[in-house]
Amino acid sequence: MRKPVILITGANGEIGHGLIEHFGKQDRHDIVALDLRPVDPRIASTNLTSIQGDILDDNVMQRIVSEFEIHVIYHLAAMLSTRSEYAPDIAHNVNVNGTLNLIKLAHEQARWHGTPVRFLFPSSIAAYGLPDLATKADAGRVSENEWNIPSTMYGCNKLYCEQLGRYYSMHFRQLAADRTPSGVDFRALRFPGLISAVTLPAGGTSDYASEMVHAAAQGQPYACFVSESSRIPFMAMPDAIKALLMLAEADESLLKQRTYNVGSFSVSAGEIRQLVMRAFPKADITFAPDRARNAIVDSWPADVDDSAASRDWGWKPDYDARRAFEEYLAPTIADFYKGQ
Ligand code: AKB
Repeated sequence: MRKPVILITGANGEIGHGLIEHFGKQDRHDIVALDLRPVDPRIASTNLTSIQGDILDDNVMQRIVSEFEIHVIYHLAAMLSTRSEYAPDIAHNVNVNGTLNLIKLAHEQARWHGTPVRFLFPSSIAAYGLPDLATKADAGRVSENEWNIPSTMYGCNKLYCEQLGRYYSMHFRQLAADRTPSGVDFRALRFPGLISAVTLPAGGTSDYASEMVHAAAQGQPYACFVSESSRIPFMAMPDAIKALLMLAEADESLLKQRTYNVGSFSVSAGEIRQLVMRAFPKADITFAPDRARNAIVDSWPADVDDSAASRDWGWKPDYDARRAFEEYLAPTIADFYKGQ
């Protein structure tokens, strides 16, 4: 008999780290954690099986299918927006073909054990594209079906994978005489920029918020690569984990859509600096905008309308900007670097 498990890809990433830590403390589910690198020993637990491998490697996929009975997938593995611009072909392969591999695995698993597989997919505000700052200011809090014209390979990848997941969940084999549901219960969240106290992001364009607070906590100077006025929505990592778990546990009958915005607080880079300076008064933070990266951030919305998530499955963030910095980031990051 294969062991029933939850599969988490991208286990060593920012979201993966927080999600595995949650399941390790809860100890109610057996977890298979897949990543290109070994899972951080800080979050290893007795209910965790760590597999080092590539989501593009069929042999890895077949080994997982042979050993485990998968009922929920958190597919977190991705190449983020800045890194994807330097290697768009690789980004498409990882972000799209990798995701399709996992959706097909979910379909195969559902056929094996006869129950739907819940597939949680972290999309992004990168799926939006505002043409200029005046339009961005006028658009304000955008809803899911507005401005879906991304300007990055990563944003295109995320938007397409949302549609792939919705197809498998709602239209799979629609012309077949013996049409049966795919068994893939796809659910996507469009995350804002995420800030974690215990991991540093790599390759994202919203990374300046995390980089700024981590540099301050280490007493290192930081030159922010966007301008003081650059504004997008952000979220503390505990709220991102909360949103994923809430959507995963929501009854499918409540879901009126397959992709949801989730928001928390909208801040400019200058406001982030002020929040960081309150926690680390000696921080040396300057602004040295990178024109191209700043243009990507400027194309993302100033904020998102997450009323659909609130309406359908009761979403509500725990952290606003003040709480995120004063009660989560500052104390947790200070302890994190004391232990280094
Ligand atoms: C990135 O910056 O690429 C990500 C995102 C906003 O999805 N953090």
